[in-house]
Amino acid sequence: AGLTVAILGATGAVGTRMLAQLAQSTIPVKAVKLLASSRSAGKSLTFRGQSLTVEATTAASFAGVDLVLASAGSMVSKQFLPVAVEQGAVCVDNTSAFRMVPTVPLVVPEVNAGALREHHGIIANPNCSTIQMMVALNPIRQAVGLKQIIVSTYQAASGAGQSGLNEFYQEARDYLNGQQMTAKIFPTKGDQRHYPLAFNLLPQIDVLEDNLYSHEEWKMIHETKKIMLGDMNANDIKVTATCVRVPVPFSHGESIWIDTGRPDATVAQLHQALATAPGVVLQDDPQHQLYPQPLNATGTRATYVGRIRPDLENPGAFNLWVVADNLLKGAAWNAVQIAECLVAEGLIHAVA
Ligand code: A2P
Ligand code: 11C
Repeated sequence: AGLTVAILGATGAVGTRMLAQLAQSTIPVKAVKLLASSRSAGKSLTFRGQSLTVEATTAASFAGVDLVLASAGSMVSKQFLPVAVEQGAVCVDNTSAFRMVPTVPLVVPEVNAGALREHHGIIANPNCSTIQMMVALNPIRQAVGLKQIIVSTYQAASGAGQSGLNEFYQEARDYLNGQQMTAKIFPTKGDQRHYPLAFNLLPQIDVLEDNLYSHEEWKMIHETKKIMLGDMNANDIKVTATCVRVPVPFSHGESIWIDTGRPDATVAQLHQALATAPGVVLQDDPQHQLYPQPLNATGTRATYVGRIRPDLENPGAFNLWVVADNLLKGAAWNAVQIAECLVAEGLIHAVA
């Protein structure tokens, strides 16, 4: 017994971590297939001490596969996931390809695992910066309420994948060696101009749209509404976002202002809600200078919350600081956690 699991994009920044998270998960695994582009065919990666060979992805790759964990880009997901579903697989997709399809659940298990029951073969993993914000704010929403969110992000280089991370490290080396920095990826591959990230801040993640927001900012707004309210355009919670790429390799930070809508709400209530919340580690002790930091979050599955303080001018409003590993809770772990939920709920079965 057990599932045959394919990792689509197995050689990438997220894919390699999906493999590691799968190895540590409760999912009964019978076999693992590692899929990537033809460039990586023949490379080997290790799963539970066993060496596995990477294959080039074709439609035939999905025969006999029960579960697909995908993180090879939207185009690749659009091309192959419907084929995998047709052959009986359930797919957890880390790309933005299907997130806004109304019949596709967009899931952060701590918040809306119930949406998995409605799946039709594809489940979308939200954007990394959305996921950690949902883990931190949902307990507050449940305990006190949530009317409005204003978020500014401090996003790590690895959000742009392995090639983005490599470019950032090379720029840092060049800068410290007194050489010219070369930028080909940041702020985003899909735009015309490129700027160095090292020793810099870039207030653009993904493309800038006609409405003046970046696509990353758009995702944070509409994914939040779909996850918390079930509808990407609902307006029971107002959301606005500014997304900034910072010269940090791993783990996104977020400065979040919220209005709970409850003028009598207290920091103690927020602490109480977060102290027992699933997936949250409360790191909030100003006397001992304890607060979340990317270096400490990296390599862990948790979402860290601290610097919780009341907005002194607006009763019921608060500021907080949230950090999580963008490649783990923001991507690989959330995807594997969704798969664990599917298994636990009997929502996925072996094809053969
Ligand atoms: P490859 O390493 O062969 O290029 P990252 O997010 O770190 O950039 O990784 C992207 C992942 O998606 C890599 O595993 C990459 O494989 C994979 N990938 C890119 N293009 C394709 C494709 N056309 N088909 C399958 N996998 C792809
Ligand atoms: C970044 N958040 O940091 C992006 C990466 O929609 O899954 C993830 C993009 C996505 O660049």
